[in-house]
Amino acid sequence: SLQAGWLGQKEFPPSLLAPESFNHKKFFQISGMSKKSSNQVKEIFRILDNDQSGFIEEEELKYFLQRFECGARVLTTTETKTFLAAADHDGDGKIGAEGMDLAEVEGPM
Ligand SMILES: [Ca+2]
Repeated sequence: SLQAGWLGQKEFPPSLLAPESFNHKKFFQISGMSKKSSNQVKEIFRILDNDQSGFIEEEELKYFLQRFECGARVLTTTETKTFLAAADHDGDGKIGAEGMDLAEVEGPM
C-alpha cells in the first residue's frame, strides 16, 4: 500500500483523520497529491482499485485513508458518497478512466 511518506508527509494532521472531517480537496492540497504527475495518480488509482476492476467503487473508496496510513479509519458513508460524487464525472457511481477522474477532483473550493 501507499504510505503518508509517499505523499511527502511524515503523518497526516489529525484534522484530516477525525471522523466526519474528511474533505478530499483539503486532503489533496495538504498531501500534495494535486501536484503529482499523471503517472503517479495512476499508481494511486491502481492501489485504490483493490480488485483491479478498472474502477474505484464505493466499497473501495471508503478505505482511502487506510491506503495511505496503516490503521487509519475508514471513511464514513457520507464522506465516501461526497468524495465519490466529486470524482464521478459520468455519474456511473464509480471512479474510472484510469484515475483521471481522481486527478480532476482538484478544483475550485
Ligand atoms: Ca474496483
